[in-house]
Amino acid sequence: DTAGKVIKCKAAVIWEKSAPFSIEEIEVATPKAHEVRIKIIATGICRSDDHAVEGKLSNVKFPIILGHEAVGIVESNGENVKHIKPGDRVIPLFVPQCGQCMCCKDSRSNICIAAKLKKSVGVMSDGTTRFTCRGKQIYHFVNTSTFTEYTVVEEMAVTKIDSGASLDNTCLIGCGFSTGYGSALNTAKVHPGSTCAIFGLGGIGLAVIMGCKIAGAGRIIGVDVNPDKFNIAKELGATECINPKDYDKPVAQVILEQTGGGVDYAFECVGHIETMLAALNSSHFAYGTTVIVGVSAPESTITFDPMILLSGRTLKGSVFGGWKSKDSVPQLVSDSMAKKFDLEKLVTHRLPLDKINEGFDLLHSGKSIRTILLV
Ligand code: PAD
Ligand code: ZN
Ligand code: ZN
Repeated sequence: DTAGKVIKCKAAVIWEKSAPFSIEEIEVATPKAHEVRIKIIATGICRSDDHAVEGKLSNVKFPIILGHEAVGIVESNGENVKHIKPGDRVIPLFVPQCGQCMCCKDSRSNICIAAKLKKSVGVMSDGTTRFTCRGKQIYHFVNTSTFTEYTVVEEMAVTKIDSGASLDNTCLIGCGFSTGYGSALNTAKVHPGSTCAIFGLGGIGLAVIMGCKIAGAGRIIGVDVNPDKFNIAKELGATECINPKDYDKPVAQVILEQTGGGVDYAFECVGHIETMLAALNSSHFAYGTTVIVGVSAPESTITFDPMILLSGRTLKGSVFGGWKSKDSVPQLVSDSMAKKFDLEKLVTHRLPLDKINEGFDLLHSGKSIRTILLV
């Protein structure tokens, strides 16, 4: 029985910006009040983790344990944890839901103020961390830190899921799947018969396609500079795919021509300013909506002629697909168990946690969609 004791276990630590993952023995402290200690079973590799390694996310502190897309089992609780008990299957929530703040109380937003998204400082509410390694304090990542055998999160940043849920690809509901799927359903509110364009066909963009398809979109145009992504995009519902490299003119112009004036919904799932502008410019001048899902580098700015919006276009964005996390994740897990969508379609590789650097190599080379690390 490990409850009440410090746990020594294996974790993948990033010691400094751009360094590879280092498999280390770490100490995981006991959870304090309102905190939950979780045994991680499976955790996916998302491009946001890579952004963090490269210092492209604001205020990530090193050394750090990254990872935010996971499924696990509660090992023990701190005091005053109300809705979760040891043995529960859970998904950690990088966007928590405190239930008390002005955003949690407003149906229009899922960005709990406790998420501290702009200044994710890598510590728990009391200002300390629960991880140490070689005598050093190791920082947490976006309320989760899942590239480890054990982690500690706040109760508002974890939700109980069905006790029969798989302890494998269910991890994708913790980020990639839900982010893309919700961007189509909640943020864009794709309507039946509409035309959609998805820029970037990684885990996020492909999950957007799954959402567009379920919403009944008539045309779903996948855009990627890597044509290896086109087969899976079509399998998931893309009606056509465009490689911008195949044309001499800007991809937005190609889409305007092929759609007779622009798409109803454009989604940016890359994280580059150029693709954000391309998405905006490929949306219909009167009623097109563009959703930014990709995370851009800190301090980057976007410039466009305001007339682009004056005619009626909408530009918006969302984090975690607009889902109120604690409320929605258990339902998404149930929907997955009921085969409403197939998470396995997004999984290309499985590796043990020890091989995490191989998993990131696969991401960099464009060979993987999602790699699941089995912890
Ligand atoms: P990924 O690297 O698996 O996929 C990105 C895709 O974009 C790849 O297939 C690339 O080939 C493609 N691509 C690159 N350049 C271009 C280009 N110029 N034109 C078209 N396609 C291009 O990443 P992912 O799917 O894991 O994540 C995508 C982005 O979404 C990334 O910026 C990530 O940080 C962000 C994200 N946002 C949220 C959120 O809540 N908003 C959550 C998770 C991830
Ligand atoms: Zn993610
Ligand atoms: Zn809140």
